Amino acid sequence: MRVRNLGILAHVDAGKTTLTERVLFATGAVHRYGEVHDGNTVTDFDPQERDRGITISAAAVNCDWSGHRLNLIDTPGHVDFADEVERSLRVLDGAVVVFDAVAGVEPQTEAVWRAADRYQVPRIVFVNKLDRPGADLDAVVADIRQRMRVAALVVQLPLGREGGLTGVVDLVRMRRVTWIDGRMAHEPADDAEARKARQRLEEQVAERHAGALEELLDAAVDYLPEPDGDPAADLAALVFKVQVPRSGRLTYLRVYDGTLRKGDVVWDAVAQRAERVGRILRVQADRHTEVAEARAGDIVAVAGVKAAQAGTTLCHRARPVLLETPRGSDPLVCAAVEARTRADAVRLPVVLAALVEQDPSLSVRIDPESGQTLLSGLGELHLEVAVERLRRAGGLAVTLGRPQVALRETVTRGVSGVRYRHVKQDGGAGQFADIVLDVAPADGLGFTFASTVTGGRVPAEYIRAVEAGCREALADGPLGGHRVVGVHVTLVDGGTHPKDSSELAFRATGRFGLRAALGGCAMTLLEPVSEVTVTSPADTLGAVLGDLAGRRGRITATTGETVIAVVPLAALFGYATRLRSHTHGRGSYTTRPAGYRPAV
Ligand SMILES: Nc1nc2c(ncn2[C@@H]2O[C@H](COP(=O)(O)OP(=O)(O)OP(=O)(O)O)[C@@H](O)[C@H]2O)c(=O)[nH]1
Ligand SMILES: [Mg+2]
Repeated sequence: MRVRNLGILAHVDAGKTTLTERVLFATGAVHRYGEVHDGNTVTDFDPQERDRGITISAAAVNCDWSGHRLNLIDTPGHVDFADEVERSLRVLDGAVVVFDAVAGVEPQTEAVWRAADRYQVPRIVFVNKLDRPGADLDAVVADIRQRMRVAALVVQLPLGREGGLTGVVDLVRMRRVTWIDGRMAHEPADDAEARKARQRLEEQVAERHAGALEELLDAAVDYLPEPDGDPAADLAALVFKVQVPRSGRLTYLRVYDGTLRKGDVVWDAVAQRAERVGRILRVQADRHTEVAEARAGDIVAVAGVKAAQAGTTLCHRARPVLLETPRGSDPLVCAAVEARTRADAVRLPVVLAALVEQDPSLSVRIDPESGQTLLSGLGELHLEVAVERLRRAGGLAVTLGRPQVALRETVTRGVSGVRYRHVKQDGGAGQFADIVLDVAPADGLGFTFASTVTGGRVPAEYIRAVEAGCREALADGPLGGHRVVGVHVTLVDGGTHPKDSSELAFRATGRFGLRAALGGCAMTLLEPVSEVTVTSPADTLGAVLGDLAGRRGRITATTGETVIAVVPLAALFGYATRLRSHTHGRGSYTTRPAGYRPAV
């Protein structure tokens, strides 16, 4: 059977889960459809998703449609779970991006659109909520063309307006498709509006692919691509998600090449260890059916794999490959997690480790000064959901402290010619490394490294070891142990010892050397800022603007009832409650990360 691997992407509340549920119903995969607000949809099966009415984890489902198996991934829309979308995008061949016909292009939809650009995932647009008052298809299409800079083509028109919506006109096959009392019917479309829209579509296609009109329209029934890959080739499978329910660890993977069979022994290319594949499961949200094998192009979960982490490649030991891993975000907020009883305090690290494994955008560290356990993540909601999981799934009585932003440190004035020698020669195998570093501010917030050492005084493998050591030193900066960003290091000189030099010695020297050099630099603290888009009725807009200014917000745009501002994340904790009271419950807002600003 041919396969399509598709993601459903959009801003929070656009209707992704509802659309997924309707697709499952329309294809006969379920016999009744659920509603998000009733807490009975297939993909929002997690108890917290049902309580909160939002999607938290990406859920995989599958169904059959005209000779194809559709593997669908319903993704979360809230910005705190953006990494979950990113990991899903990595294994998809196509996406359906859902737009709210009233709201148009919303911030997180724009963000996932950019992410889909990065992973080169082709997409079709589904304009949802056309039944709502104020729905405007033309405005949404214009908004998409302008904001996304793409030539969106309208291939279907809605039939009827708002409450009287009965179906669509398919402009490719020129037919009316109606659903009345849950039954689908087709009839030819030959009204003036449909003919005009069809003509416009033909013109737009001809403009872009002169002469290719017929060809394109024939292929248009098949907008999104089929996965490629060879089931007879060596295995290459990417792990994109790990779940650890009570029933045992499940490893979600996409097979790119080869065929995976029950009982196979595979090689984890990142951890460099063998794993045995137990059962192979086709996933329907929280239910599974066992299959004998997974072939190139398939998305499945496997049981029995013990330690493979999201992002690793499973392959053949003798012919290892490493697939590109999805990129993750840096944590933006952290809070202390405390167990109420001594017994729970003992279990906490174990349960936390399992949680981090399932959600790699969480991280845990112990504050060296207070001894507290600090949980870091992408936002307040992200941490709240994580702690609720510790309570519900882990059975722990835990409290979450006040959230704080994760600060960064950056170099504002560098140093040059800092020499660091690491010498340990007290009999036996010694250690010797000698380096000289220049440190300077970098463009942007990354880490860059260069070597200007001449005459082979430091061999290439030792230079790489120095770079690795420098990376380790970035984990805690001199101002307060925060991650150091925006730094350029140059190795300008160095020396070796004929017997006692090693990669290990140069790595340690890189670490200590950069730490010492950063101590001599002028450093500054950075705090994360967010772009906030607030919608408020006109009569409360003044209060909203005043409040944003009080939060150190910088207004970047106001249009009608919408305000866009860049605000320090630290000043946004508790904003939801404040906005509700300022706007008497009629305002709403969304945020997205907008980099860092010097902290004041
Ligand atoms: N009127 C109307 N409401 C809709 C439509 N589609 C979804 N909704 C409602 O919109 C709300 C949000 O829908 P969801 O399906 O949860 O949206 P989502 O995109 O999955 O949201 P997240 O997963 O939290 O990002 C629910 O109350 C739905 O019932 C639609 O076509 N028309
Ligand atoms: Mg959802």
